[in-house]
Amino acid sequence: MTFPAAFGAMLRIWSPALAAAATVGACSGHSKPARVVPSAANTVLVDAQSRRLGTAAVLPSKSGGLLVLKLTSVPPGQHGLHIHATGACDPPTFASAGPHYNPGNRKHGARNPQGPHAGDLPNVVARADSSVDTTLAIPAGVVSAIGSGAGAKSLVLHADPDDLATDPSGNSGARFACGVLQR
Ligand SMILES: [Cu+2]
Ligand SMILES: [Zn+2]
Repeated sequence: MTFPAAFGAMLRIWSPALAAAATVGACSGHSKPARVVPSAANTVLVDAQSRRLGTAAVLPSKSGGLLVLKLTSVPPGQHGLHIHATGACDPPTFASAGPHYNPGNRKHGARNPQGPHAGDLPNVVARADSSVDTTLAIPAGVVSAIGSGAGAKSLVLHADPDDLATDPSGNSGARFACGVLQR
């Protein structure tokens, strides 16, 4: 038998075995769940008068996720930003968005010893021209918590800065804009 023929025979023998091994690995109910890369969630944020202010997108990243926020018509300065527990943005108060997403039953704020809520995010800054264009890192647990239907969340931008310490929402004032996050 020549070498090429032998090599071909080996391939014919090995290939089904490799295919079977791959099939077992992919279909076994006992293997760990695959690391699923979450799909991006997108939303349009509206203000109390239902005017569209811009968009937010959640993108997967190596360390969790990124929240890309692009808005206009936001009063210049700092504004609290949170992921709220309920995927409902009913103007004008957006009370329908519920409290901050808080599966760990913590208190509000990164500077609170009993905090933060999982949905707490850093303040964002609107420029002098009332635009917001920023990208924030968000934890993997928050990205994976964004579901569909009852699993949807809301992204809420507040009228005032978040002091990152005062329960339940950092004295961040009225809910200025809201967008439903779902996938
Ligand atoms: Cu909020
Ligand atoms: Zn909070």
